[in-house]
Amino acid sequence: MTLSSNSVLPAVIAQPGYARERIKPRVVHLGFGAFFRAHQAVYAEQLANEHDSDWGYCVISMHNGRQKIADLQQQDLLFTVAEMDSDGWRGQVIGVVRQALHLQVDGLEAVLEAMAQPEVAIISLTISEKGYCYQPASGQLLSEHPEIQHDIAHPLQPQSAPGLILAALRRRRERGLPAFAVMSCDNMPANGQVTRNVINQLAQRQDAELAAWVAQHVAFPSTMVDRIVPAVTAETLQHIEDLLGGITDPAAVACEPFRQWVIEDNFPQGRPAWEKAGAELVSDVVPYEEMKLRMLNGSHSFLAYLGYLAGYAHISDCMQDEFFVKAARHLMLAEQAPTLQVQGLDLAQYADSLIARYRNTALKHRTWQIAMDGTQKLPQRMLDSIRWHLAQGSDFSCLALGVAGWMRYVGGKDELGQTIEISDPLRERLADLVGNSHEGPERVLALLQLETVFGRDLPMNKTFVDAVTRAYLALLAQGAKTAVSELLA
Ligand code: CS2
Repeated sequence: MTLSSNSVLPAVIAQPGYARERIKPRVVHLGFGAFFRAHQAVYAEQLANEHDSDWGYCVISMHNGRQKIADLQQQDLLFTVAEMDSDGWRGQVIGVVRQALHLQVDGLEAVLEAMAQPEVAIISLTISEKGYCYQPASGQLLSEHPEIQHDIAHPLQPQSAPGLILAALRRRRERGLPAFAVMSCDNMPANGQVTRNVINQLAQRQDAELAAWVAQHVAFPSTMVDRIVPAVTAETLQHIEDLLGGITDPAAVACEPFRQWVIEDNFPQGRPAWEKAGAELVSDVVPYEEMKLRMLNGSHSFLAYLGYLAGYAHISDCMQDEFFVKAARHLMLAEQAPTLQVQGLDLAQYADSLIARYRNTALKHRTWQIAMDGTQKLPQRMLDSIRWHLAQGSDFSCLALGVAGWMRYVGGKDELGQTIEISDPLRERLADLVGNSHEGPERVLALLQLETVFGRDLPMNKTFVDAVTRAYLALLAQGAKTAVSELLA
């Protein structure tokens, strides 16, 4: 039997303790992925359970995730979140989703209508970096992106997320309704600013009056989000079925116990009292975002590329190698921490807590998963810090090895000569650059031509090019495992 509002569940499973009819879809969320389910939805659930909140969700997926939306609709919009660590798994059923739509199944009209409801105050986003159609190196709209080109020509038939949000804003403006706030929950620095850039810049290309209205009325709060949520596998679902006493839930997700959310308090049309569920509401999120992106995500990407090459399938496998632990800690504290603006936080303690989270063997967080979309991730996770070191004249050998690890990874063959399945929006361009360059320093120079990743400055900086080339040659000569162990020797 599949989960439904009539399911009789084991007593240890927490369930909605409020009348679900009371909950309204005041937030429309784009991107019904694992991260949304395990993070934002859990905060709203706690507020509904403990603080009488009526803030619920309409969730929308645009391109992927058809089956997930169908599953959710089949099971009264309920799904399970399980927290897992060495003490076991703890499950909770989430009830704050009140409507679920898929753009390609339910159609654009239904989606825009949901976004144009008067009660909607917030559009929140987990669409991953590539969903913003921006240039990671500059934070500006990628106007040559095919979906953006399409949305400039056909504003009323949007294909991109920025285009969809603008079409909904257009409808609200025409109806004399207030705007909504647009809240990015993706791992980009100043993610509110990036969102503002792409939406404002697309609006200017579509309609000057709409652009002026958006500039005046739409708030783009930035957020820092944190919870490790590995991709759901058949094994995860089986485990959750056991936890639910034999009830299946294909929309379930499992994650680590830790969660954090820092939000810029800028919601002109109102917001849930997230602080009552443990979120931090602040006036400037950027220092927190930078800290998390560079220390957590930066070390994650380092471990993902080098760990994958060294034959480690999961982050927790990397943590069994003392040299990888040392390198990750060095990366965090010696090469990322000095670049940060955040004040009054104990970064050594933060680094220790990250290592402890990475050691969680229940997570099975694949290095391959984190290695995805490197062209969208490297700038904020590694390259910004490298620029800082170049300006200071300080050492960045660990970061250089991370960049070289990415280059070796996108070369497409692992150290045993097996094919690596590269998942990246620039996959074809990467394959061209790799295919048309010789292995060695020439490969490094070829990949550095990716201006949306490296900008114009880094490829021209001799110190940078030399450091990455040296690290790359070390990877070729010694392999990732030895290169990491010799890094700090
Ligand atoms: C990871 C993140 O896949 C990745 O790139 O680094 O998803 C990471 O697990 C989360 O940001 C943790 O909050």
